[in-house]
Amino acid sequence: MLLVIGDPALSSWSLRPYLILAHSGLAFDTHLVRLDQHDTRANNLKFSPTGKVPVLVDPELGSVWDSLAIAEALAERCPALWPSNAVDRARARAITCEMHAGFAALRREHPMLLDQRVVHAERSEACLADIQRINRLVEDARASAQGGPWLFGAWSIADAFYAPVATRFRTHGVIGSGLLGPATEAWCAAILADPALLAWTSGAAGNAAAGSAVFG
Ligand SMILES: N[C@@H](CCC(=O)N[C@@H](CS)C(=O)NCC(=O)O)C(=O)O
Repeated sequence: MLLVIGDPALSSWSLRPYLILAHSGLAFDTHLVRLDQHDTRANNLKFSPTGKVPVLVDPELGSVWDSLAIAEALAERCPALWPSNAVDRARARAITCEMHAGFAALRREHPMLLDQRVVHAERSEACLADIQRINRLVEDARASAQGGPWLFGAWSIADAFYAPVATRFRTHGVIGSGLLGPATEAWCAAILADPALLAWTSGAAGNAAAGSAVFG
């Protein structure tokens, strides 16, 4: 399997399936397409009709584009990527879709810039509302989670979808600002210490051999 990704420092949509693959135990390689270049779209179109990354290129399935479609394709092979309990599974899917479709103000004002730290004098009401909503959904998930530090105890696709948020919270000074409750602060710390995220952060994902070398 080949995961086609954008620049690790910028491409939050690529980070999600990378983490899912890393946690799945499946062997995979990565192929980097640089974003914001004159030939980015042409290079992406070699793999996906949308001209966007991430794309999973699979011997059986062909090209699968869009992070959520890739997540579901991988979950068919590794059902443990979603919570085993039906109630938690439904909640995990709901908040994953909420992330995939929402939080426009947070994305706009607090972009993923993995290697940077930004000081904010103020945030818009819409951005604060997004932060409050994410804090609430993490606190709710963690309130009944058992058996691990992740949203639903065991690691799941929902953690991958919110992982870029933890990095945005670090980059933009939300962590430690008092805007997050203790369970959300603890979940962010767990995400930011995840070896798969650290491998991505160190740029390992940009190396074509990194996926199989680190996790295969
Ligand atoms: N909904 C898509 C979003 C994909 C997306 O916006 N990818 C960006 C990089 S993070 C991209 O390929 N941009 C290149 C371009 O628009 O030229 C997903 O979930 O995969």
